Amino acid sequence: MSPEINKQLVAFLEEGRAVLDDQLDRSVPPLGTYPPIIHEALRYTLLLPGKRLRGILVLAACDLVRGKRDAALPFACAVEMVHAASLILDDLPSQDNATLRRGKPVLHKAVGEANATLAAVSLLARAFGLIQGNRLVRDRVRNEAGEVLSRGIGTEGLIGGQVVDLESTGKELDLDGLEFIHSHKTGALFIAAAELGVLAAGGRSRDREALALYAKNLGLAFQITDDLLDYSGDPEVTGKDAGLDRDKTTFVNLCGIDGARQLVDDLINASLGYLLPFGKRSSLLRSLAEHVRRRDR
Ligand code: GRG
Repeated sequence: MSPEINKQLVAFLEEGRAVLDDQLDRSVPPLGTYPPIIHEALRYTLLLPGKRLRGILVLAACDLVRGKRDAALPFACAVEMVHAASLILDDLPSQDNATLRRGKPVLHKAVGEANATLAAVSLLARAFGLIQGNRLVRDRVRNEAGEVLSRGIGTEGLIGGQVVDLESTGKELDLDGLEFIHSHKTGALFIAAAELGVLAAGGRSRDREALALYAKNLGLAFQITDDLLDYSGDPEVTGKDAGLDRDKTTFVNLCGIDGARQLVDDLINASLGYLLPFGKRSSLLRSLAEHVRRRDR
């Protein structure tokens, strides 16, 4: 990546994060709203510093097809709310039993399991509220956006991947099984994000399909880099537990470090291929893919 493109990407990521942080903060009731415990819980994981990559993907996909940023922002916040809900549920003792998330104790340690679960459900409800409340897009777009997000979350998306993941704990998996889990647990929300960006822009279905495939490959590559970071990463830097996947098949323990890195390269190269029809306009999404290839947090 040239220094100039890298500078543009860093600026885009920083700006996207700031816009999303601000808009997410306004999209949930302020602290102290009655009943205070659930509003504290609702804000906790959502507003801790995250990379906001999925929300940024919504904005970048919208930009690519010359959409208006304002129309994409509610969809981007909805995706980040779904992501936060998935982190809260994933961290529960009955699921990954994590202790650390976004550099802080997991939500259920702060407010108890019942309130953490209720906060996740309310984030999901709010996400669909944001989609339905987006008056800057046509009715048809709102309806399709709701369907896209619901598919991304449901049993053919995040939940499907999580169920297979939980069932596979302690068992050996082959590459196909592992890819199923992560293309659903992680890839599905990346795909939904890219589709929502194109939808917000009123883009063509052929653009939506190309960007969904870009996001599918990017999402899986992101998960493999997550495994690589889990293996060698520092919790001080990643903000989450290292080594939680010890009893699970991961891309690193199945393919080795070099094999996992090769998979990342193949997936990133495939994702770049889907951007070719967009020519120069796709330079930001191309550099985003390169950023995922090299990420260290
Ligand atoms: C009902 C929404 C819902 C989900 C139920 C719990 C569950 C099913 C799925 C788990 C999905 C999950 C947590 C996948 C892991 C994806 C992943 C790589 C998370 C880390 O993402 P980052 O690094 O985190 O982007 P930040 O904190 O930066 O946002």
